[in-house]
Amino acid sequence: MESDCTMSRKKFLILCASLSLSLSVSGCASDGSNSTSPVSPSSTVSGKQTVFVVDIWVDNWFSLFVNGVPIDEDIEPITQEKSFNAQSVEFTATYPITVAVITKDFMENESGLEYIGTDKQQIGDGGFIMQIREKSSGNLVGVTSSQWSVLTIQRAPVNPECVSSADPLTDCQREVIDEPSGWQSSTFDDSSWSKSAVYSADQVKPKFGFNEIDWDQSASLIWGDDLQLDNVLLWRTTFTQPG
Ligand SMILES: [Ca+2]
Ligand SMILES: [Ca+2]
Repeated sequence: MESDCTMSRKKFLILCASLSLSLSVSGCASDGSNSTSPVSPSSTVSGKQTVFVVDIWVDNWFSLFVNGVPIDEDIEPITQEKSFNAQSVEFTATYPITVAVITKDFMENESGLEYIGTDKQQIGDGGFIMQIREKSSGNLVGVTSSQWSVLTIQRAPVNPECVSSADPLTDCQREVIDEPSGWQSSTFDDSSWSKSAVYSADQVKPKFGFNEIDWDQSASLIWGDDLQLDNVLLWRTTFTQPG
């Protein structure tokens, strides 16, 4: 019966289509242990699209945007003191690439302290390192450095002597500002922001995932002016195609 033959052929084609799709998807995710599917910018900018690989490690949490498009977010939630992990993810974009990141140091509440009520009650510290390569050529495109622009939008405690308070939320003071509208976009004016501060590995003591990445020696650990008191920071920089 012709219908059976047609049906079999249809099933075969559907199976092939499904197989092709699944191979394509799994292939996209196989390059990094924590990678998610690549995100294609919806930008209308004409130009050659390039596939990039970004490695990122933050004490404690990040969300990454490229040319205004959300690319990746830390898989470890910011609701825990020990959320240290490196992530590697692919994305597709067109040069120049404007990288915008929000990083957060863990704090148990707006006091800026952690381990509140225990004998480890303290002011925690942060740290951030990133590198971006072109996937096909392996060329290094950019790294975290003293040239990144940074805006701290939560700083606490601004009176660090409150660290031993029995009621930190009342006794610890903080400075908080809203995220500027559109700060992730390529066209945002960050000329009023500060430049990042570079810290040594001895100061940041990077751990859990940091050593799984082969960091280029030019990639620096950065944060705001104060490794402990700056808790929520916005970052921006732009990279052009390596010459
Ligand atoms: Ca921390
Ligand atoms: Ca802190």
